Amino acid sequence: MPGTDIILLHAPHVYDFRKIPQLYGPVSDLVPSTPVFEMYPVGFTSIAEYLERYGYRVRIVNIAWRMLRDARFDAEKFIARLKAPVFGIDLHWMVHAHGSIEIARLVKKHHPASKVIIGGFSASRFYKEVISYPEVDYVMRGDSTEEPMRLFMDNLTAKTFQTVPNLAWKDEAGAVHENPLSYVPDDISHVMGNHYGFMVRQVLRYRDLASVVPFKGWLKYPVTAVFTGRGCRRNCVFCGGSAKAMKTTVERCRMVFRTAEDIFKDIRNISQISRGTISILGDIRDTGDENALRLLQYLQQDPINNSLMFEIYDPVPEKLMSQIAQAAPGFVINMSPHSHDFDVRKATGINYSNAEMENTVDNALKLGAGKVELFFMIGLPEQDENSVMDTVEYCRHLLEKFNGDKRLSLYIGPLGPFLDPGSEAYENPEKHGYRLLIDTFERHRQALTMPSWKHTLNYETLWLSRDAIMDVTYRAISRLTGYKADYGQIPRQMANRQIERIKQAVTIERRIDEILEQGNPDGINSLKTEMDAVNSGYTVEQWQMLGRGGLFGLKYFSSLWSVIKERS
Ligand code: B12
Ligand code: SF4
Repeated sequence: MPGTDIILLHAPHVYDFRKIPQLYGPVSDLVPSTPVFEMYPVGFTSIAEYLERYGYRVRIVNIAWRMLRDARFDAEKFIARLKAPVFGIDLHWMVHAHGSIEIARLVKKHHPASKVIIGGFSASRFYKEVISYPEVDYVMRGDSTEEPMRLFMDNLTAKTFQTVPNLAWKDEAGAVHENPLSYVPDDISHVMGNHYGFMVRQVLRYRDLASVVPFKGWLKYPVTAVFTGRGCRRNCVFCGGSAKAMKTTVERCRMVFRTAEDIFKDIRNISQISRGTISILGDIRDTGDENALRLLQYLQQDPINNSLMFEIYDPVPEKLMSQIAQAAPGFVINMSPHSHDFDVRKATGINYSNAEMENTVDNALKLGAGKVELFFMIGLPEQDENSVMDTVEYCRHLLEKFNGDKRLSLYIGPLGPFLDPGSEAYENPEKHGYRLLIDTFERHRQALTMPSWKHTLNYETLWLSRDAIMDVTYRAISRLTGYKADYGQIPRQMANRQIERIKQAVTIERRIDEILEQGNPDGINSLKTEMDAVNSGYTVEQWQMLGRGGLFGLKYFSSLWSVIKERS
């Protein structure tokens, strides 16, 4: 088999998380990943598929997932056995600040002649610091790096990098050069050809399904994502992907959207290999009303079996909701009001009222939605402890109003562990009532190895100290869990287990503080077994988010397997 030209590696949040004693907390409760953040960026597949179109052989290896699924998996030995002239590592999410650099270190240790290139939003925001690590040779900036990566690969042998846009690079003498971030395309029709077909080829070529699994639970609940554009029109103050943040981090001044035809083609391609839910990332209305309606028409004319998840950033009028319902029976709606309190919501950058939101929920449920998910957050501007607990009471009101409808899933979790670098609140903290506790990239790296998520938080607000964020988060999740059981949404036993686990977490948090106050950080090791027990519990949020997945998983597995057999 010809050699691999580039291997894309995804690191766990901390290397080696299996050895470091840490109480993870609910930092990943609102996403499908575990607190190890094992999900790799969708961009990995679009880079890989694009490079393969130009004749390069690319392999994706999810080191984080492999470490998570098998306690005996030796990541260092595995990396030592890989062979490629260049290794790409994502540093997209800041939560990988530790793991990504440590994985780069292992690559350099075992493959000193190979090159390491790092990319993603966090790498773009902190590129000057990231390139200064001896184990990093190049940093690729930008939110659309498929074409720059092709140019990088084309120039790798000759090392003529001067013309590769967005690249920060070290020459043979170790001097750093910064090419301008000039590639920010207004047209992205060249990407996402058939990256799902590429994933099937990966499994076949390397006989290795484990390395491409995106997150724990995916084989049971194989949700896949289709994106509608790059950038965002909105400006939620805490978000590193907002319009303002995209300008700061990746110099994107205008959003770029995909056509209904391209989005639909992606959905069709996925439906041929997967029966799992397809998540349409970004509000389809942002791509233009006419484009959104065209997409719905395609779906109605040529229906697919998968359930479709629509992210909506604003309330949806009844007419549009019924068009969604006709186009995608059993559709899922995902909405993030952040808080029930209009003043808090407004301070984060969102303007709709609870009445408008409830109307949207009502219409979606009446029109046959398979699920409606609402996400609330802790750590927002103007939000104090009472406001957080009032949000939980508001959730109870919703459960009452909708008779505990099991299709309505309500979530609350902390903004954490980091306030997104590049976000308005991170770049101008005082203006929005935030206090940054950690500034440099290296300090974020170190914070990730702290014994509890409370100590990792990189901010506090005028209304909530770091201790208060932790305290009210545990209280809010406990109370909401109880309400979910009261309204019959989840089994009582499951709720009790979660509430008990939170009590244990609070006890451990206190002991961590005592040990640290005594100036005896080594004492933290004695808590590892208890921490691991609390960390490993299955949460109500995962159950609600990924639940009912078993059936999807079986179907998916058989369909993926038949595709693989057919093509091998
Ligand atoms: C969709 C999305 C998700 C999806 C994940 C989809 C996925 N697997 O990529 C979900 C909902 C699961 C998610 C989770 C999280 N997310 Co998110 N997410 C987004 C969102 C809305 C869109 C991203 C997207 O679709 N991009 C399009 C795809 C095709 O491109 P891409 O993956 O970004 O890759 C391109 C470039 O970034 C770059 N690139 C990326 N990696 C690499 C690696 C190399 C080597 C190179 C060369 C280039 C490169 O090139 C790629 C191709 O052009 C953005 C906000 C936004 N407006 O962009 C936030 C965003 C990226 N997420 C963010 C955060 C904080 C998170 C979480 C940490 C939240 C949490 N605490 O749980 C988790 C992390 C999950 C994990 N890793 O396990 C922040 C990141 C800020 C930061 N600097 O850390 C953002 C900016 C905003 C936000 N708050 O939501 N997220
Ligand atoms: S949180 Fe707000 S700014 Fe960020 S991607 Fe979502 S809608 Fe856009």
